Amino acid sequence: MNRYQRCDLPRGEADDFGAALISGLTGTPKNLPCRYLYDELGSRLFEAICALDDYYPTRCEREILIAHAGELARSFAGHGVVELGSGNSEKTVVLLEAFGGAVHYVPVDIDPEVLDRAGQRLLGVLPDLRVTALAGEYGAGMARAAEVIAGPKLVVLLGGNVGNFTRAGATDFLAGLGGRLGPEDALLLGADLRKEAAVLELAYDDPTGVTAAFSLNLLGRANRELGGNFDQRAFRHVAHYEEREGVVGLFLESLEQQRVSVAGRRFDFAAGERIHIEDSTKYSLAELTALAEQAGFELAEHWLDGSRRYSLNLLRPTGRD
Ligand code: AVI
Repeated sequence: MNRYQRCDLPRGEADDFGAALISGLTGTPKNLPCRYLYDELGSRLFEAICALDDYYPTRCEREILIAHAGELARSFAGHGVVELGSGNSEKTVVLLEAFGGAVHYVPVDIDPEVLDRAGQRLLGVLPDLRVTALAGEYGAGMARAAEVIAGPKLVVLLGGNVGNFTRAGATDFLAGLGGRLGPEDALLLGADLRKEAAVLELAYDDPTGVTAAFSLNLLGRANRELGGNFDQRAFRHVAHYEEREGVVGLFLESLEQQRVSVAGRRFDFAAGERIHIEDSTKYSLAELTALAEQAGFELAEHWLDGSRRYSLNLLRPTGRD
């Protein structure tokens, strides 16, 4: 039996970088959706971010997974594992190993190459694993995963990816996801926590410049794919933590007054004008409890790493509408 299969899910109209760029750069303030950060170079730069000392979420999440993988494997023996936004699946190995490797793993990611690389690596270390990779959006991925896995499922959303939704968007997303879960299913949710601005701003603007390169690659991608003439040196990466909101905002700031041609249009930038490219929302325990409740789940477990910077949460559907 072929242990690795990839299925490319149909993309909606929303997946049109040119249209998104024109709409975002004609908006006030200018903005670009963070999903376009992840072309091949962007995905590699994101992997490099995850290896940085200053970017603590990956390390903290791994620590919590190592501590609780055995417990999770016992509770969810016989479940298929669906991972939304699986990326390189590096941390998930810990969980899959604890399951004894004999599990049906369904990673969902928008980047097919990342899925293939991760899938092959996993099969190399877990000889009893079966992987059905789904290349597409979370929503389409969840719908297909429910068909691919006949029995109960543990859905995992790691890396603090839930933070890239607005708070309202996260509630809607989790409510939609909960609607696809049966009574034996559960959601393992990694969520970054509120903390001091200095720690967060270092995590999102590291001195080695990897995060800046990741952000600026969005302009490089527009040049490559949409015939743009962005000069990446004429923009700088900015990370700012809005404490009251609990949100790290990421921006590309124009260093000078300039006009850029891209996607057959021209866009003017004032000196200091910013393009909003991503939000990373941070949670308190009370906010996570409320998020779970509003989305039709109960927060069954809330685990922290030793530095109490990051959390892994087990959510069980309450079964109400
Ligand atoms: C993917 N996501 C959870 C990352 C985060 O921490 O919000 C994206 C990121 N952007 C810059 N650094 C990391």
